[in-house]
Amino acid sequence: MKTLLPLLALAPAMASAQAQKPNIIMLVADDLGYGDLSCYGTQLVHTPVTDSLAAHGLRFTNMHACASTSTPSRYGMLTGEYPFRRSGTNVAAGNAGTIIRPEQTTVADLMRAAGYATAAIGKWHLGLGSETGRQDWNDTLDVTPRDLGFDYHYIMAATADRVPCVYIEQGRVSQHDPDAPISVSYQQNFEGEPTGRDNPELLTKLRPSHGHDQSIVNGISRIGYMKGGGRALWRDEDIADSIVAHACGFIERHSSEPFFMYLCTNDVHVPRMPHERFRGLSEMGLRGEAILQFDWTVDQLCRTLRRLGLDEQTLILITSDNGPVLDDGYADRAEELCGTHRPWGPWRGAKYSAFEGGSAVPFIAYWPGGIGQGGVTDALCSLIDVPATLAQLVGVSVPHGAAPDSQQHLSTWLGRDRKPRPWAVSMAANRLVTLRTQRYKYIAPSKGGPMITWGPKIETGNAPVPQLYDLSTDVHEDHNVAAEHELLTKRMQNLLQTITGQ
Ligand code: NG6
Ligand code: CA
Repeated sequence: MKTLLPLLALAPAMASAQAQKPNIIMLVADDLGYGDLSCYGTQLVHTPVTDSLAAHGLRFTNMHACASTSTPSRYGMLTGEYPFRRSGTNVAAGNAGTIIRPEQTTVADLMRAAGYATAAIGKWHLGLGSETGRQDWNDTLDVTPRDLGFDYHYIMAATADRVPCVYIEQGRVSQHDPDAPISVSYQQNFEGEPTGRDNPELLTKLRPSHGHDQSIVNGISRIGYMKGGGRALWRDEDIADSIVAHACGFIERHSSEPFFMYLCTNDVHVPRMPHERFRGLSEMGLRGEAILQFDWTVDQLCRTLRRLGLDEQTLILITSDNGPVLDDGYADRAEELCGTHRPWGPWRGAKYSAFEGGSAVPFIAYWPGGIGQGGVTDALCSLIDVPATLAQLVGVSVPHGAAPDSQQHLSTWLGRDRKPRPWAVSMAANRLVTLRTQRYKYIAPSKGGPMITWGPKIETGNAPVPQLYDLSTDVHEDHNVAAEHELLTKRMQNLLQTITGQ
């Protein structure tokens, strides 16, 4: 049974909070790097709408995702429990069973307890149904975001590069086509179905650079095998439009009550195939155009809020699930067209890495009614604090034992002070856990080579010796000072062991 939120705990803060309770939109981009927005300094791609929210809100220069890949990052952000505490939190297949258990308290449960209407829209990637590989995609799924506190969902099961390539709305495949029943397997192909490996002539839109050579949908081969789908199959070019339409629809339906929307774009994850209207608009090709499409998404939301008179009373948080990557498995020329643009900003490493580029993410908080304008904060922050901080904002207490790693840092998140989190931990793709303080970064000794092995040209951050970096003088983690600071290294090692319990 789900922990019942003690109703009495809601009462005291209620009267005052009610008047100023903002709507909350948590907009989470996919693989958008710290350096990918023009408000974070790049001149090579322009994101004017997102920039204007930063200019009228608060921009964070030291926010950390819980992990450098999607599933564990999102797990931490929604549950307030570090992903390394649970097995099964690695990058999930499209037919993974639910990873967050219904009895866990999520940020959506907390918002619902505060009287908010709640929604999850867009990329999900946290599993569906009670058992991996046993979902009947032609029927109602037995465990969905509805069991995790979300009243409404319109989601992609995993990522755009993983089957099934359909949306799930309220537990069922949206626009399900009874003439094309859906089967999904991550083990074997279905007889007679083409794959990217065997039928490259059918790859009319993108070819894989590594992996991604199984079922073909919309002229693009994917990870995993699927059959059927018919009219329910998505067209990649329309994914942003579909997500925006459903997000704006949800806002309209709930414009007269407080709402919480966990809104996850597919941009800028692979396969990058933005709508035709963005083509040719960026010198960086498809990856640049996907960033422009992300900014368009922000624009559509803002316009809808303004039209409904909700702008003042809506808190918009914009962030990303993990660091950026160029070639992540499709020959979309991201690497060669990148030029001098640095998607990871000043940091070392990128998606998958234990270096800062894996987990340092953009974060913008915009709320005309509650945040002063134009601030920048370098306070160390972590997305693990989403549940506790938003609970504090809406005036509910987190039940005992729920969101165990989440701390509330509301005053920092609203720019009322610059108090940093005492430390932040993140998990790299190989489950290596790292520890940051405002000034230092500690990476425990680890086995494994210095580079990712399967395709992307990214440093893992692995080393056989302890690593300590002084970010105050060495943002790029170039100089390992562990030998010079033995005591501090030991202290950080002990703290990390205490946090992880290992
Ligand atoms: C990797 C995929 C990559 C991406 C990633 C998950 C291959 C070769 N690479 O395994 O393309 O899908 O998983 O990305 O399959 S994430 O942002 O959702 O974590
Ligand atoms: Ca991601």
